[in-house]
Amino acid sequence: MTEIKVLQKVLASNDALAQSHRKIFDQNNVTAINIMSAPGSGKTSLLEKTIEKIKNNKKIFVIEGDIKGNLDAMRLLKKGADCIQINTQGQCHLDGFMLSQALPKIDLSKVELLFIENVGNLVCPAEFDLGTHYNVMMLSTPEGSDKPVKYPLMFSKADLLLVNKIDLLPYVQFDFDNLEKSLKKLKPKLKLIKISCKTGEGIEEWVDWVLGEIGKRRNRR
Ligand SMILES: Nc1nc2c(ncn2[C@@H]2O[C@H](COP(=O)(O)OP(=O)(O)OP(=O)(O)O)[C@@H](O)[C@H]2O)c(=O)[nH]1
Ligand SMILES: [Mg+2]
Repeated sequence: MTEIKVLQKVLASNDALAQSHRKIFDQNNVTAINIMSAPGSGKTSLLEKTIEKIKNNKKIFVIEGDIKGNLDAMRLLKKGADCIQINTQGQCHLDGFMLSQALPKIDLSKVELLFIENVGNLVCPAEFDLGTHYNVMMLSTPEGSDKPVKYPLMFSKADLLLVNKIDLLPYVQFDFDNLEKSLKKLKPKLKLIKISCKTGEGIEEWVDWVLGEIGKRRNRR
């Protein structure tokens, strides 16, 4: 069917751009992390906390993806991060073409750690490789623990799963056993960190993971 061929072509050209972006990141010794989740899970809150913790040790840059507006970019600029906002003008995900317009505006030789906050959506962002070294997926407790069964692609593409808003556990129904059972079927080795961007619980472990992965990549070069 024609529609399927079109989608295949779009994804193939996106993959080619992703490869070339990965090369650019590698040439500049940049570790790039794509953060994906449903709207409102806490991606920007996580970046605010992360910037607070490591902006004095690591040169961080953030690409913010939103359908419209620059609210998230403004929040991160306030925290002292270098940041640019991509507006997708209705598209529910970032893609390689959008990144190819943003990357020339960044002096990557001055960046060690590039975070990309994808558009809040549990479906399409997982289909479009951005050439990042890691995909970090965030699930927040009010969303429920059944999401890996319902949105498997996003979870299967993740290198790390952050379960955010654990401060809300007394008030929402979230079953960690159920989550772990479905992850075992889908991606048994997926690392999971429980965090709260409100209380700060688990943020240290997340930051250690980020710094650890930067170290591993440096040692491989
Ligand atoms: N209770 C609680 N609230 C949180 C936590 N993390 C974030 N929030 C709140 O959740 C709401 C959404 O947080 P954001 O960081 O804007 O979420 P986001 O994923 O960046 O949202 P989009 O960019 O719109 O997809 C805000 O009101 C935050 O204050 C948390 O750990 N606990
Ligand atoms: Mg956000």
